Amino acid sequence: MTELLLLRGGLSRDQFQSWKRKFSHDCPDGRMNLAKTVELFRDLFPSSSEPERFAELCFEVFDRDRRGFIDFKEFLNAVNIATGATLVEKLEWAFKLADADMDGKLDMNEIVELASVFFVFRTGSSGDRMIRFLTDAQKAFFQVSDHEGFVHYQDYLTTALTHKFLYEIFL
Ligand SMILES: [Ca+2]
Repeated sequence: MTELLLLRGGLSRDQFQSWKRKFSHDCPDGRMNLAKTVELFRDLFPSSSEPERFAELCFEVFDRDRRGFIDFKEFLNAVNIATGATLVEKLEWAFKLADADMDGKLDMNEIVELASVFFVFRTGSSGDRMIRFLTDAQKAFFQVSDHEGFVHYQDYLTTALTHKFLYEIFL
């Protein structure tokens, strides 16, 4: 039950059931590959200019163990981050997702990967604007990194919430 609650995250029971049905229907073998992820994101974000690119970037982030497919738990992480409730909740999810080696802190590579996924999702662009955004994001997080270059959750949260250009990406 605890695991179920964790898996549900910000979703209501009905939303959870409906995602579970959709996942089982689209992926009867319990595996969602990249092509299916792209299809799903096209449905979810019809107005986004580049749902394919976002789906690809998400797939890399959500396929945590690099097996080449997303299982239902990883899939729910993706749904939560895309449709989740409050900004702080989204930032918390994002922190966990960004923490690729799961050591409870973020290095600059993890921050850049996360920020680029969200930037493309929000703006649909990935050119010079994204490079400028990533440079600014790195500068902001560098200021709160510890002497080994790691950013801890509280400092990450404070930084994301106090820099308008950062949290607008997550809204
Ligand atoms: Ca980490």
